Amino acid sequence: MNITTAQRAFAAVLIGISIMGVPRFAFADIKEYEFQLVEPTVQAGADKVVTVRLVNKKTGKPVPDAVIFASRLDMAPDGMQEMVTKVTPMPGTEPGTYRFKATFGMAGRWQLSLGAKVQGETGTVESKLVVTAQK
Ligand SMILES: [Cu+2]
Repeated sequence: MNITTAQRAFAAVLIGISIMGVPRFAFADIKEYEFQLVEPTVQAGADKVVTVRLVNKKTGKPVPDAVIFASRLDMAPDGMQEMVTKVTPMPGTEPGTYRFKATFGMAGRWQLSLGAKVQGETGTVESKLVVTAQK
């Protein structure tokens, strides 16, 4: 092996290390997080509470202290996207759960649109969950 070949081999090893090293040092993927409904149904009527859990799918653990925003609740799943109801955030009862108060003026399927910023992660968790309001 002459010097040029040795240098080339060494350079190749360095490149290999840097490529392989990238995923190890990168942030966890924001797609590893998801919202889950704690209860899939709610009673139709005024001031009902919907509870969602934000979880890390890899660890299965709830994710506390996320900043939740851009929530919208409408009846798009039943073809009534114009039927929108106000969503009021409420304090969670346990870490990693997030609660919202809303008036479900009609029985049927309601779509809750959520966004979240997770501490230490870039990007946004976005999710649409379907809650069924029952009479
Ligand atoms: Cu409706």
